[in-house]
Amino acid sequence: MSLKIYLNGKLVAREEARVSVFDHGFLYGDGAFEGIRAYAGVVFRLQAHIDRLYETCHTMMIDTGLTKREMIAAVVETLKANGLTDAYIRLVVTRGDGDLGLDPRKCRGAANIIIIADKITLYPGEFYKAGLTIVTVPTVRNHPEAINPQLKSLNYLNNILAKIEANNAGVPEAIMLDGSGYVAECTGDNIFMVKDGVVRTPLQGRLRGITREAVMELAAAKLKLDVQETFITRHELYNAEEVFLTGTAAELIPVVKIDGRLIGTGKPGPVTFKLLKLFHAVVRRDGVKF
Ligand code: PXG
Repeated sequence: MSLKIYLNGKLVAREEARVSVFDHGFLYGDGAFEGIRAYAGVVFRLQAHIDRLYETCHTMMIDTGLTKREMIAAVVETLKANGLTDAYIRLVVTRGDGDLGLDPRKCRGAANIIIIADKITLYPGEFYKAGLTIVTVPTVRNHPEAINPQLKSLNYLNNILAKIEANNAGVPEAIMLDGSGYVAECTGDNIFMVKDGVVRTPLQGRLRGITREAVMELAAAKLKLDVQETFITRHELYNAEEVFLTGTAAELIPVVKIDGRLIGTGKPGPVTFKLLKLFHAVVRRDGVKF
């Protein structure tokens, strides 16, 4: 059965799910998106994803035309129409159809809203058992006063350039630094380090990831660890006991080598595994049930 895609209030067959070549998301990356995940009939922290989407749209001055409640209902409707209980959901809002010219006032109609729900492709199991080898790449993360990394906009070129550098280096992810040389995040994941019972993650220059927030809460509440948002240097990462990445697709994934330096023992650490276990327990409870 062909996937049913939500397109501007209607569920249409995948082959019919088309937008205009004048769509501003297509022409300029002028739009916003979310990557969301459903586990066993629960959309993990859907409200937080919708809040983040609406914050991006507010800054970009895009009117979705839907209330948050209607947007949540549209996500659930798409999952139900496809009979999916475990899924990856891509929610895209663009400024809509304009004509040639970047002035957003050219987009006189409504925003285009697209929701795609499909089976999730998981990372290979070895990544979790053996841990990742990653590198720092030359492309720096967008300056907050250029395109703020808090915006989950359709303009992902900064991250894609960094991903190309990771591919060229033969590694699955890349660390991006901010304009001052501090660690920001990876191309599609946040980063954490653990040392001396303290869990640290970058304070600035990164997306406020929803997995990141959940992991910070679990580390503090369940493992009683000190959790800090701080500036982090590469030197500090190299000398951490454990490093791991977080994201909707990856969940928590250990990192064992960075720029040729072994992290801790060179094997995934106990805090990472404990947090991953706690995270797996929480995803089926914490969200919108359908
Ligand atoms: N940083 C960036 C730049 C991201 O894009 C995260 C951190 C993690 O945030 P969440 O909220 O997911 O914990 C993301 C999200 C992909 C893909 O195709 C990656 C993301 C989203 C959608 C697709 O690799 N990463």
